[in-house]
Parts: sequence; structure tokens; C-alpha cells
Amino acid sequence: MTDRRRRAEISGGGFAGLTAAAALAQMGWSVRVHEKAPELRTEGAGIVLWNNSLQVIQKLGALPDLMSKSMTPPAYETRMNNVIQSQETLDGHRWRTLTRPHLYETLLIAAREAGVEVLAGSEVTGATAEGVITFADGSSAEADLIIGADGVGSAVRDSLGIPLTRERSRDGITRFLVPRRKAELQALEPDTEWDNVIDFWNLDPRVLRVLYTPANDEELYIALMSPAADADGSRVPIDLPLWTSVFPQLAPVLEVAAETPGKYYGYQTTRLDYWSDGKVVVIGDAAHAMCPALAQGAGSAMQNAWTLAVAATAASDADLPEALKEWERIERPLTDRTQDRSQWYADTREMAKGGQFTGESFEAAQYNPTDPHRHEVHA
Ligand code: FAD
Ligand code: 3HM
Repeated sequence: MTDRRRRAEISGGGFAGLTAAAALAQMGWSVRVHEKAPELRTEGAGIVLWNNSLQVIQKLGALPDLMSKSMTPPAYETRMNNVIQSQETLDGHRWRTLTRPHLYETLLIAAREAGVEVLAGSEVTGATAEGVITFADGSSAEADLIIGADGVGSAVRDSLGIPLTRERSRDGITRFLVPRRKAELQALEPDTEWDNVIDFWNLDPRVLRVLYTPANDEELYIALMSPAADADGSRVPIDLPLWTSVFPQLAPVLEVAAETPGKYYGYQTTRLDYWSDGKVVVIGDAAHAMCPALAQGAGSAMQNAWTLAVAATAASDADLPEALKEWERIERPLTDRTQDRSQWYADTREMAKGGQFTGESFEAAQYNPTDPHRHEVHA
């Protein structure tokens, strides 16, 4: 029997691509994911997820897997020069901290269980609005829907010539996964709750920040922030004497970070004129790379991957290009606001004041992209 299911080809097997793939396959599509890397694994260290992405993971049936190796810290604490500015418990709100490899595995399993074919070492060179995807080996394929989920340097986006702007920030970050070393930290600073997320800011006399995020019982995610212009602060391997002089209580974990390979990542925001062209649509960092301040890059990617799958499934083949435009019209404003807010935090470093989980800064974190009534206006 011929396969009459609609076919989706996805460029990029990151968080955006795998989420879209799992969702579409569960909704009845035949899906292939092309990942250019020779092996299926993720770079990076830890990640924070909020209600918007956790709702999507739940809908995919992957929540038990995700919960098995993640945690909800007792509070999100912010310090300035080691003085506590706020301790936000976020009671009643959903959030989890975890490692990137664990999120990646969770999504990969969900995608494969839904029947997605994930091809490593398959590089996409571009796509056409009419629905042809091309590969580095010279081959091509036709699809009813093509998704560019191929990150900030998206080949799919660039092959379509979608105009974009790129805004770079003065600060950047180096990320590490290290052992928790909780007993050693506790010995150095007994009154601290070392299960908290602790955002250690120092602005004066020098801008250096450590974001301390426990990811599970064994692993800790630490992100070391400094301006790109600070050669010693942004050096990798890290300048251990410098970092321990400013954060002596973190010495046990900074020592491990100093021996761990890493890469300094400069913050940037990418904004596109439009997200789709004919049968092709871009999602995730390919569409809306953002500063990490609100911890919403992957969250927004997964949220949009889900709503895109719902919108594409509801549309007929003939209506698909228009349905993609309508999806962008409805879903994009929140992502635009999230990008703007994250960029503002990166520019102003206002997060150092703490108390950030309110109002506009908490909007994306509370969003439920799986609620069919989410855009209804209530009188
Ligand atoms: P990517 O993760 O970049 O995946 C793209 C994939 O496509 C890659 O696997 C790549 O190899 C592949 N690819 C590229 N080109 C091709 C091609 N031509 N053909 C085939 N495959 C290709 N987000 C959060 O939600 N919470 C956080 O706590 C958080 N913290 C962050 C901290 C830092 C310091 C940074 C820099 C980002 C953070 N983010 C966070 C953002 C998050 O990492 C990204 O937004 C997210 O990973 C984007 O996912 P993606 O799938 O769109 O892109
Ligand atoms: C989780 C998280 N939050 C904020 C930043 C930042 O401001 O760089 C990075 C993160 O990984």
C-alpha cells in the first residue's frame, strides 16, 4: 500500500526540530529529520524550562521521562555582591532545571516512538517555497511541509533569502556541567540553600556573574558571564584565580570548570521579516534567536513547534501556505515580546536587581501553547 500520509522534512535535529517532528508524527504525518552532525547529541550544559515548554512535553507524552532526571529548586535567588536581593519561590508555577543531554534524549525518544526517522550526517543546503528540500550530497526530496529548524545559521532560511537583522550584545557566557559538590559548598557557606538557583551578580568594580543552577542530584549547571571586552573574564579555559577571587564560595565547582572545555558565547538577537514562504517555515533559533536572560530560547522554540504542528495539521494542502502565515500572525507577537524583553535585560543587566518573575518578564513562562482557547478574549 502506498503511504498516503502527508510528508514533512525537517532540517535540524535540535530542540525545535525534534519537538516539531514528534508532534507532527503523533498527528499522523510521515516525518524525517535531517541532522548535519555525524552523531545525535547536544552541545551545551544545563537548561531551565517553564510552563510553556513543559506543557508541550506533557502533550508529547514525554513528561515522566523528563521529570525522572530534573528538579524544581526550592527558590530562584538573586544576589548582588553576595547580598541577597530576592528569593522567589515561584509557588504554583511550573518550572524544571535539567541538563541539555537529558532534554535531548527525552525528545529524541519521543520522536522515535512516534515513528520519526532521524538521520544523522544529513546536511540540508536549502528549500524552495514549492516544497523541494535539497541536500549536501546533491539529492533532493519533495514534501508537503518543510521546516527549517537548523539554528541561528539556518541554511533553509538563508536559501529562501528571508531578510533579517542581527543585534549583538556586549555580554556573553561560558557554560559548564560540573558535579554538585554540595557538601563542599555547604562547608564553605553553611547558611546557603545550595539547591536553589543562585544568580550571583557583581557589577562593580567589575562585571562578572555566575548563574548557579542545580540540574539534578549529581549535576550542576554553571554559567559564567562577562563582557566580551573583558579578555580575562571571557577567557576559556577560565581564569580560575580571577573567578575564585570574586566568588570564593564557589571554588569547589569553579576548579572543575577550569578543567572542562567550553566556549564563550556572545549574546545575540535575530529578527526575521517573516517566518514562512509557501510550504517552508522556520522555527527556533533559525527564526528567533534570543538573549538567554529569560531562559526562553528553547522554550519559545518548543512552544512554536507545537502550535505549528497543530496549525499545519488542521490545514489542507492547498491552504497550507496561508495557514502558516496565519499561525505566525497569532503566535509570533509573544515571541517578539520575549525576544525584546530578553534583549532589554541583556542591555541593562536589570536582572541583577532580582524579583524578575512578574508581569511581562513572566509572560512566556506562564503561557500554555496547548490550550486551544488560549487566544480567546474574555470580556
Ligand atoms: P539548535 O539547538 O541550534 O539546533 C539546530 C540543529 O540543526 C543543530 O543540531 C545543528 O547541528 C542542525 N543543523 C544546522 N544546520 C543544519 C543543516 N544545514 N542541515 C542539517 N542540520 C543542520 N533556552 C531555554 O529555553 N532555557 C534556557 O535555560 C536556555 N539557556 C541558554 C543559555 C545560553 C548561554 C544560550 C546561548 C542559550 C540558552 N537557551 C535557553 C536557548 C536555547 O539553547 C536555544 O534557543 C535552543 O537550543 C534553540 O534550539 P533550535 O533547535 O532552534 O536550534
Ligand atoms: C537559565 C539562564 N538564564 C539566564 C541566562 C543569562 O542571562 O545569560 C542564561 C541561562 O542559561
